[in-house]
Amino acid sequence: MSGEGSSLVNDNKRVALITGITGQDGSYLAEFLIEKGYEVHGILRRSSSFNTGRIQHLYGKPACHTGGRMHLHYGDLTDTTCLISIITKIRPREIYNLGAQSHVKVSFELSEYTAQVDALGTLRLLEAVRAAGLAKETRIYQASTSELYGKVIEVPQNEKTPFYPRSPYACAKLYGYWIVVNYREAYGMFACNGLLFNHESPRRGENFVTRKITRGVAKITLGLMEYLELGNLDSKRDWGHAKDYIEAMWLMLQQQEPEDFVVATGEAHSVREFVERAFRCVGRRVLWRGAGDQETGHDADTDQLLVKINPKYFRPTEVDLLLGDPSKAKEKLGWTPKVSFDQLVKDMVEADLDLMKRNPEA
Ligand code: NDP
Ligand code: GDR
Repeated sequence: MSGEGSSLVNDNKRVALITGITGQDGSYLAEFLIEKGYEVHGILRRSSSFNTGRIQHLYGKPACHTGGRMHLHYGDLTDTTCLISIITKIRPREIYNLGAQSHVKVSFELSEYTAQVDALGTLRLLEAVRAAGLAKETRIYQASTSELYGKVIEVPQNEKTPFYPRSPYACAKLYGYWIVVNYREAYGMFACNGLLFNHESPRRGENFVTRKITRGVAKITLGLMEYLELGNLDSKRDWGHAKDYIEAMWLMLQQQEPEDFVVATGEAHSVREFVERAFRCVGRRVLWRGAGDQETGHDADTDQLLVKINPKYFRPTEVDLLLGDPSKAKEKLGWTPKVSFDQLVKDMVEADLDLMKRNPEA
């Protein structure tokens, strides 16, 4: 934690504040900004167990932490007072609002909390910037999402595609999107929405489908698990690599004018395809049998059961197809994704094989 007495106010320095620094994107962004010479501040939720695993290598590095390039502050997007006090104290030049209850399926069970954090949390942050007198100085990135498109109206989806959210998560993020647009127009704030499509990595949370699959493939390969249980295999997502996407966040805040951008690869694959590719990385081919709840996936050579459907993973309302058109980001930000779908799956499977070999309990 940063010392109470230390003066962190420095208008000439590149100071950034990240909410959600302990998450997948926050950890990559912290690395990226430290590398660029920023002083990085992160908001850390109080938790009964350690939640700093993804940033431990930065936090534990004297050059980054003690040397003054990374500071963690206890806080929460549900607590207005702490947001005002942190922002007033550090006067960040850039804020990246990545903190969220980010799981779509969980949002059906935690709908009110999801709205508190993902919708009102965004409002609290914007108001905290105003309260600190920084409305005209601080640039804000809002982690908006392709989930806003929800029910398919148009493919591929771009910045002008109408929204049709299909979960409490997406409804909360829809509020976040519009309050950012409103504060930009009402108070002239430099605030941008990044409409990011799904992005993954070896640091992806374990209950998102890609990581669940790659962990499962690693465990099955090492004899630590019998088979994988999944929900809907037919939904399609535009999956990119998180490392590529955090660069787009930063680029948005370096523009002359604040604008909203779609960030995507322009390629969609089904969950079924992701499963097949992941097993192919360990030399196995999946054959599907049956249909609906009864569908199963088997090893084409040994007939071993590899995948079973469990309806508990179905969502009350599903998003069938997300496919982004990143033309605007390409043209105005000069951004293009570098990691292909195949490479992404391979990196994730290899990382999980490594992890499970070192720690079978992981
Ligand atoms: P993660 O779930 O990995 O990380 C979420 C972060 O938010 C964690 O640091 C978490 O802290 C923090 N957080 C949760 N609740 C609160 C709270 N009440 N107050 C403060 N912080 C909180 O998400 P990702 O890194 O994958 O995503 C980052 C952001 O981008 C999220 O807002 C997500 O909704 C959005 N997004 C993600 C996409 C993706 O494909 N990854 C695509 C589009 C948008 P803790 O570690 O303590 O749980
Ligand atoms: P998503 O990601 O809902 O797109 O939200 P997730 O990986 O959870 O689901 C993708 C698709 O896979 C299907 N699916 C399963 N999903 C999970 N989690 N577990 C399963 O067992 C399973 N089986 C099938 C889902 O039904 C869905 O269709 C992510 C999050 O990062 C959001 O925060 C972000 O806004 C969006 O991506 C863009």
